[in-house]
Amino acid sequence: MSVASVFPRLEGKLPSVQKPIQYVGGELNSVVKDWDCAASSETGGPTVRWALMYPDAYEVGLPNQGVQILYEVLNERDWILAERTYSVWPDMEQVMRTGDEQGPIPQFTVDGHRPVGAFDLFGLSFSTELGYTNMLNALDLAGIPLHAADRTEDHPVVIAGGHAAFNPEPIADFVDAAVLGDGEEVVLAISDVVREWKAEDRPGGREELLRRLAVTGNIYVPRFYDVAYAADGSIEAVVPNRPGIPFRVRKHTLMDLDQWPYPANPLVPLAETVHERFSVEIFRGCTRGCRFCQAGMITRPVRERSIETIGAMVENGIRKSGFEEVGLLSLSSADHTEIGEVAKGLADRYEGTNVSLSLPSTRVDAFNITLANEFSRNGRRSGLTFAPEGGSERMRKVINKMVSEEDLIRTVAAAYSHGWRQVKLYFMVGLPTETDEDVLQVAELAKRVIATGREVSGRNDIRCTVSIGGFVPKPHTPFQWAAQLDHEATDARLKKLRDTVRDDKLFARAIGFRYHDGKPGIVEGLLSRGDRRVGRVIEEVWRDGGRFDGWSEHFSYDRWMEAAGRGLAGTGVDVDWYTTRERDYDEVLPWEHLDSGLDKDWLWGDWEDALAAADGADIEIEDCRWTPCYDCGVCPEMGTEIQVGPTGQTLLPLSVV
Ligand code: B12
Ligand code: SF4
Repeated sequence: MSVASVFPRLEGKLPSVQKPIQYVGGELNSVVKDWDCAASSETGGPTVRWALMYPDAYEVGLPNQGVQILYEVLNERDWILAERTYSVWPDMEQVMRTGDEQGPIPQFTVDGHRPVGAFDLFGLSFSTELGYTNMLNALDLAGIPLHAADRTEDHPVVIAGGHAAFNPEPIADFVDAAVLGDGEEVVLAISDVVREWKAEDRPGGREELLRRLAVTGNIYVPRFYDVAYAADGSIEAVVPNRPGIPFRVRKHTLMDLDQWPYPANPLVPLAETVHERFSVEIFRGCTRGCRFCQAGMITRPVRERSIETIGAMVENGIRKSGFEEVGLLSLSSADHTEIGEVAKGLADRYEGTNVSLSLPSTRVDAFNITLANEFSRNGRRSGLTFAPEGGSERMRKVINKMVSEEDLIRTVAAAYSHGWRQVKLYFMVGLPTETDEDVLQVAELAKRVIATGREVSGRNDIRCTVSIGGFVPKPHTPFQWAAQLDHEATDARLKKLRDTVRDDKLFARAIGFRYHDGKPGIVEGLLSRGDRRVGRVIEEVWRDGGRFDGWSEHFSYDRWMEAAGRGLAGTGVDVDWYTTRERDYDEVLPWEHLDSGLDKDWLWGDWEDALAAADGADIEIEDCRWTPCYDCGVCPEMGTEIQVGPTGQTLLPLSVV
């Protein structure tokens, strides 16, 4: 059997759409296999086919590491075929819906231009909840029923992964399954289950396949769980509705990153993308314990890649892709135990070549000038970015981001005196217990940064950009119980801060101010902590034309609020109930049956510590990499452990570069 490429139908229409190159495929290191690749393989048996999607435009989706890794891991098996698809722009959507004499042109993969609906599995990667409407659009374009309940054996199994999948309840009606955590091993395990089921001639149909996936304990199949609501609108219980289905679904953790050095064949984009560099994840997880940070909480424990593997991945990636920039990726890259050796080793190795290095995600307290010098040896001294997140010392204690003002000033003084001219500072507004005064401290901090820079460098062209975003409470964090600040109050605080900066003639021109208004944060809040009832809102928004909600030019707050009015009618709950309401300990949270390993009592205790810190208590949770375990629950629950160096290895120069 084969499936026809839609490219011949598409080709003549490409000149009429924006950036047609994004739909063409054929990137360096991309793969197109035979539709029946297993038939000609050593393994034989049925072929298992995955369509992988990053539900955003090609320019954002192509560089996504998660999709690139899974694409490669899957395609390494000779009996699996994996292709990629991205969200099409509205002009292309129009062209596809209008179609030709054969009818509409379906959502297609960019590799083989095969219809997504023909694959066995449709895996979507959600790093943000704002991609949900794009998923619905892709399903609809693909001809796959929006609701999982309406799908038959002829439709792919729709699976969500990525960080937002840690609370997939708002999309529970639309996905067949969700995977929490690292995907490398799970996608192979899923493929095994599908292969066996196909080899047995699909016994029990779709339902049986989903059951086989669900009983593994690592794959969440929402239809096998019933949600009961109490009279006040809260959740009473979430329970499995058939035998053998686990009460809780566990996240998956990949141990030994050195065994999984992907991407090994990085995709080189054809069109301009948000990142054009080769990124190597130098470690996964973060145990710093910032209370707002979902990524840090759900990816525990820390697992480092060894300096040797990092060196080999960088060398291989550059050779295979031709990229000239290498990013060392993680949630807090300067925290790698051997970052100094990594930086020096790479800087020595690539000295005099056109390869430059970058270190995103640096903490103020982990930064040092030697490191920064190594990273800028081959490149420009672009700006340095730090994220104190809270403007006042009090707020930083509440969020457990223990960076003192003195730390920050010392760090920027070192940077400005060594030739840097630009520093970017990230903050959040709307954190629990925050007042106007806390936010106005951001202005004071920025002014001190500029004054220090002028003093140590003796120059006047010092700049500092303050970037400030609204805080959104996230599941599986100590702030999952917190009330979100409403958008009016968020905007009022931001305005006060902006006016304070602008009114100071001595500093106004040296401080750049970037912020987003509070409205998108409320929608993100609704989707982040929503339950199954929110699914109707997402569907209403999509039906009303909502797409690309992560893009300010496409996002419409009014559309979301009107849809919420319709979608939540009769439920007794509304947008405020999901966002600006504080929860208490006894409330069953929509994601409580999804196990990230974090112990509920530990999270609650940490939330209470945050509130005590707001009142002046001196409580600091230190990093368990360097202090004894403080029992967050993850390691014993998941059977994992912290894996950090030092390995004592060094990165020797390569003989041939
Ligand atoms: C690079 C990056 C970006 C880049 C590139 C994005 C891209 N195209 O990949 C840019 C700058 C564009 C970006 C933008 C944004 N980002 Co960003 N980004 C990152 C960063 C630093 C690395 C992501 C990464 O590559 N991780 C490594 C890969 C391998 O992990 P992964 O994608 O999670 O994939 C693994 C698993 O999740 C799983 N998996 C993933 N997909 C699937 C699918 C299936 C089917 C299965 C089974 C498994 C599976 O398997 C993978 C391998 O184990 C992370 C921080 C971090 N270190 O994680 C933040 C991060 C992901 N970003 C974040 C945010 C908030 C954003 C923005 C919304 C910011 C904004 N306000 O605009 C936008 C959203 C853009 C968009 N529309 O998607 C947050 C996510 C918050 C959350 N949900 O908790 C993070 C965690 C940063 C943070 N600490 O807050 N980002
Ligand atoms: S269980 Fe202990 S060692 Fe493991 S991440 Fe939690 S605090 Fe750290």
